[in-house]
This record gives sequence, C-alpha cells and structure tokens, in this order.
Amino acid sequence: MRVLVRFLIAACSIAALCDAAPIYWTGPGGNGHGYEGVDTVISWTDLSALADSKGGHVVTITSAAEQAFVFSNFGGMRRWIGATDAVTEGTFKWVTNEPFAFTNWELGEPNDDINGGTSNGEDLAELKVNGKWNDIPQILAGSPFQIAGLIEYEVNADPTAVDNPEPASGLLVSTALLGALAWRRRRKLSTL
Ligand SMILES: [Ca+2]
Ligand SMILES: [Ca+2]
Ligand SMILES: [Ca+2]
Repeated sequence: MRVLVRFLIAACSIAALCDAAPIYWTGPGGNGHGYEGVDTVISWTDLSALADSKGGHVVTITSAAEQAFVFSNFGGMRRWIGATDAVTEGTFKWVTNEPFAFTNWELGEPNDDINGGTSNGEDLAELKVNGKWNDIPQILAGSPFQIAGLIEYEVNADPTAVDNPEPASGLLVSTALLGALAWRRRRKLSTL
C-alpha cells in the first residue's frame, strides 16, 4: 500500500492523477477549506493514507451547504466520503469526529448489505453520481469498487476566504491596536 501511496503522491505532484490545486470554499457561508479531487479509482484505505500524507482527510460533508459545494464541484463521479460505522455497526461517524448531524443517504441506505442478500457488511461510504450517499464495503469478492477520492484540507485554508477565522482574528488585533493608539492619543491630549 505504501508503494501505491508513494506513487499517487508522485503522480499528484506532476498533476497527472489529482486536480492541479484544491478548490477553496470561499463563498458566503464557506468554511475556507480546500477540496481536491483524486480522479482515479482508489481504495478508501489508500485514499485515507494519501490524504493524511498531504495534511488533509477524506472529505466530510456536514451541512447541506457543504453537500451542495462538493456536488457542484466534484459531482458526476463516485467518490469516497470520510464516514464509517466500522466501530459501532449502524452508527456512522466522520473521520474528523465532527457531529454526524446532516446526512444525505440514498433512499433505503445505509443498509449494510450487498445485493440485497449476503451481507458482508458495508462500513464505509461513498458519494454517488447523483449526489446521494451509500454505505459500501472496501471490496466485493476481491474486486475494488470503481470509486475515486476527494480530500479536504482544513490546515492550509485560504486566508482570504469568507468566514475564515484568520481574517477575523487579524481584524480583532487591528481593532485592539487602533483602540490602544486612540487611548494613548487621548491620554497625550489630556496631558497637554
Ligand atoms: Ca467538511
Ligand atoms: Ca455498516
Ligand atoms: Ca449500501
């Protein structure tokens, strides 16, 4: 697996398999996070390792707005999402431990089942071509699913993004500085 991850990282660095750069969610309500499609068939495990190695994680979709952003930019292709119920069957969690409040499951999903019959367990999840979610196993009868990836970056969020905490804290510092300067000025004037 490590070899594959190394290969993918190398391939990504020459922009062959990954999108050239993350797309940042910078519009109103955006979180400033970067989203990078891995437009090749990849296992969930390898995608997770690749995301970790690049400082990101398999995408988490925690609101209707994030679902809309992800689908409009990366829809039309089956992609893994960072949800799993491997720890407690039936209780899906995000890999980031964000609250699992918003969901967009396909009707009848999650069903932890394959072909409506023999259940091998479905403890991972994908974003389907239609935007709905489906729980699914890593492989079926030794064959990987034709599912691509999507990595989300929070650490290197675009500082110019709307609602990004960086500019807000910068603003707070500026406001505090201006306040201090005004106070000094008032103090100076009062001593004149
Ligand atoms: Ca997310
Ligand atoms: Ca399951
Ligand atoms: Ca399913």
